[in-house]
Amino acid sequence: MKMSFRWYGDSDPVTLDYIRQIPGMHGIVSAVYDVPVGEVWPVDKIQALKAKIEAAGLAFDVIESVPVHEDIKLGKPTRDRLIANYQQSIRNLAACGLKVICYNFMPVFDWTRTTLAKKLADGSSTLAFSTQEVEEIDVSKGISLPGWDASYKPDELKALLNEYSKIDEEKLWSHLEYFLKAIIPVAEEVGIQMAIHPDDPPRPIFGLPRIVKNRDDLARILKIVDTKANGLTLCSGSLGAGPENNVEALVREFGGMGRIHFAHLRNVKVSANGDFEETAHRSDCGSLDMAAIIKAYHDVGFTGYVRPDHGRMIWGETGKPGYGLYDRALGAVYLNGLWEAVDKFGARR
Ligand code: DNO
Repeated sequence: MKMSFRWYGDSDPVTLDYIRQIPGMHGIVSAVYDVPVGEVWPVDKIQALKAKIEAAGLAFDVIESVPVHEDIKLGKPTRDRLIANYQQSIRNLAACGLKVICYNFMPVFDWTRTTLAKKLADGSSTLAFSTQEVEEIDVSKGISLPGWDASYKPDELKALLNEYSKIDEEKLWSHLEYFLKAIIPVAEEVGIQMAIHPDDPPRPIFGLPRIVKNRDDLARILKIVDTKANGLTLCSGSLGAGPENNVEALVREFGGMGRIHFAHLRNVKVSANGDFEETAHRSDCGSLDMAAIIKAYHDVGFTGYVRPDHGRMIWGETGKPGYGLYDRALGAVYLNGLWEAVDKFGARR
C-alpha cells in the first residue's frame, strides 16, 4: 500500500513541503488543471508538474482525474475527437512515467453534498448530504448546491440536463462501453492502469442516471474490457454511503482480482434515510470498520495507491472543504498504523 495525498497545485494552501512532513507519505495525487476538459494534456505541462513534485521529495504516479467530457457521456457525434484526445492524454501521461489514472463517469455532477461545513459536536466541521434537501430542489429553477462544478451558467446547465433527459441507464452504459473499448487498449499498450471512481453518493440524483453505484455495477464495468488496465478507484466513503454496499467485501472481491488500482479511504456516518456525513477516519467515528477494510486490502496482497480521502476542518484551519491538511494527515497516519499492525501481527484468519 503506497500512501499518497491529493494536491491541487500551486494555488493549494497545503504545500508540498507540509505534505512531505507527514510520516509514511509516498507521493502526490494531482492533475493538470489548466487544460480545458476534452483537450489533450501536453507533455510539457505534465513534466513541469512532475518535476515540482519530485523536487519536493515525493513521487508522482497517480492522476486524479482526467475528466471525461459530457459529450462522451452523452454519446454525441463529437465524442470520437474527444476520445482520440483522451487516448493521447493517456499516452502523454505514460510517457512521463505516470502509472494510474482516476476518472469518473458521473453525468454533470461529480460528488454532491448539501453542506460543506456541518458543525460536529467536537467543534470541527464536515461535508454532509441530506436526502430531503436534495429532493426538495426544483431542478427546473436551477440548482445551487455546494460541491460540484459551479462553472456552468444556469442556461447551460438547463440545456445539459435537458440532453440527459433522453439518456437512461442502459444508454449511459452503452456510452461507457464505447469509451472503455476505445481507451483501455491504449492504456494497456502504454502500461497505464485506468481506475474508475464510483458515483458519490451512489444513487441517481436530480433524475440523472448513475451507473457506478454498487457491486454489480463494478463487476459489469470490469467485464466490458476484461483486462487489468480496466480497474477501479475503490472509494470507501462513496460506496459506503450506499447501505447495500459492504466495502470490505468489495475489497476482497475486486482487490482479489487485482483490479483495484487506487483506494480512497475515508469513513462516513450513514443514516437509515440515506443522509450521511463525513467523519474522522477512525472506525469508531463512523459507520465503516476501517480496520476490517485495511485488513481486507492486506489479505488480498494490495500493492496499489491509497489516499486519505476527505478530512474535516479542524484546529481552525480554513481552505478547500474536505481538503485541509490536518485531518487528512491524521487519517494518513492512522491508516498507515492500521496497515503496520496488520502487517506485523494480523495473519490471515
Ligand atoms: C472528491 C473526489 C472526486 C473524484 C472524482 C474522480 O473529493 O473523490 O471528485 O476526484 O470523482 O474522477
